[in-house]
Amino acid sequence: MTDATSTATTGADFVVVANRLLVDLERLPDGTQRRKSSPGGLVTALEPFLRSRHGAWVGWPGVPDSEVEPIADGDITLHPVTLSSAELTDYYEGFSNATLWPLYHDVVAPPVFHRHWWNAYVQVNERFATATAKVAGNGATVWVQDYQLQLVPRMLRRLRPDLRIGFFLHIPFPPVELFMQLPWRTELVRGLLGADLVGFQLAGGAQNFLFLARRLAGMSATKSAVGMGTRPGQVTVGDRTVRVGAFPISIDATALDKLARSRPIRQRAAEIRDELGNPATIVLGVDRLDYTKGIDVRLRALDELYAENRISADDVVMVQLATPSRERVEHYQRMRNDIEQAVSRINGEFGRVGHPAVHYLHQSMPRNELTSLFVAADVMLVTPVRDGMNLVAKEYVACRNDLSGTLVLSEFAGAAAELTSAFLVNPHDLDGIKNAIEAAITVDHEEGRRRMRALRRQVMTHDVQRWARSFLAALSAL
Ligand code: GDG
Repeated sequence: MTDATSTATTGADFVVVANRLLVDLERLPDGTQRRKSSPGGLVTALEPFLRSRHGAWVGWPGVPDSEVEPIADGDITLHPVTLSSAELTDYYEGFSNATLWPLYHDVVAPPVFHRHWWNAYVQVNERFATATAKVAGNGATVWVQDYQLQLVPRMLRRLRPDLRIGFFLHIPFPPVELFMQLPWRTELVRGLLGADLVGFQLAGGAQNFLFLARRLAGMSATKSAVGMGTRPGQVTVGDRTVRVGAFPISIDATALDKLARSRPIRQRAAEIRDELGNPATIVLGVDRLDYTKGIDVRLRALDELYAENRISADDVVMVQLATPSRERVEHYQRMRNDIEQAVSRINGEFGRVGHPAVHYLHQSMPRNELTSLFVAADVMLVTPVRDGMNLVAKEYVACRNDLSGTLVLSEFAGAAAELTSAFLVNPHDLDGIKNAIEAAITVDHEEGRRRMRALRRQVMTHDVQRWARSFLAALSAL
């Protein structure tokens, strides 16, 4: 069965529910719409399951106020959920990105609480649940993704008790004291407990959730059994058992490794080195422009290293790619100004004509160009103050098949639990970051290779396919 109508009548066996659809609609200047594929890691990981199991994907197509019919994409049916401009402001930019995002990232920015944002969040989650209930076949498996949709599991279970429901949170689940600030904390915990399996990036997040489930929802939880994927803890909700565990997400490591070895990418990497003036060391940062990513922290460290003559802009050049993100949320606008000021201060102070110290790009880059940058860079800086996982760190490692290159990684990124051979830093300790950057630049050849070999052993064997398989195996074993 490949067309949209047949899925609607028979129902899909496997449904992914995410805020975004796996293709984006784009509104053209003449008012018409065009489909643009946005193949992220999640799509790569889930596509085989979707194709082999008569799959469907429910999500928002990226353009507000657009009523779109289901779209058949090979064996997968895409079911667009309509959002109005007002809902986008209140549910997405408001509650998801100005309430939940900062709250779940250790309140590094103050979360904003508005009742009308919460009301929109409830309303939109209800719409996603209703759309999913219509699409899923009898006894189907449904996998709900991320913080924008935490109420969907419970809403969906009420509509369709026959479904097997999994939920995965891509961002950190916060410490109990922080989560308790949320006026709607009980509703959210109850929402998640509608699932059969609730997955987090790390065991710490799973433990926080188990504690809250007991405290707020009055459920009995077995805390001791939380493990990395294989030994989830559990919560008893009436006559149901909800399992809770850690499933650290990853990347399509083999595909990226292969791409990074290819001739066009290697050639482009050499060109990039050339274009940067063949410096001894290229330092790279790649992030969505987000205040959790610690771009400011690493610029400050670099600034001081230049000022103290511990490194020179003749030898060490930085490239910072900051992909535009959430540009209508106020905090992001302020942060962008601060970062751009810091870049121009460093360049004003330490650059020369034609040779800036920091090359700053506020744009989105094609995948191949980004891969070439990973191949060209000698030192990768990943310094978030809090991050669920951080795929960029794993991507850099997958691109270093010759074992060159060093990774400086924040202890507060989920990836630090696996990438223990990186130069690990506390992103709040400026001197520590400076020392780590210097050590990563000057590391002895053998020591660098030893570290990268260990990093690659982890990344190449724990890929996103393994992540999806282990989550779905745990869900189907219930
Ligand atoms: C959330 C969690 C968790 C970036 N710029 C460009 C580009 N990228 C790609 C990277 C990477 C992805 O975007 C970013 O993923 P991250 O994991 O680093 O961060 P978030 O966007 O915050 O993701 C995070 C993740 O969900 C998965 O669970 O790891 O903790 O916050 O793949 O390479 N890709 C292209 N052009 C760019 O300019 N093509």
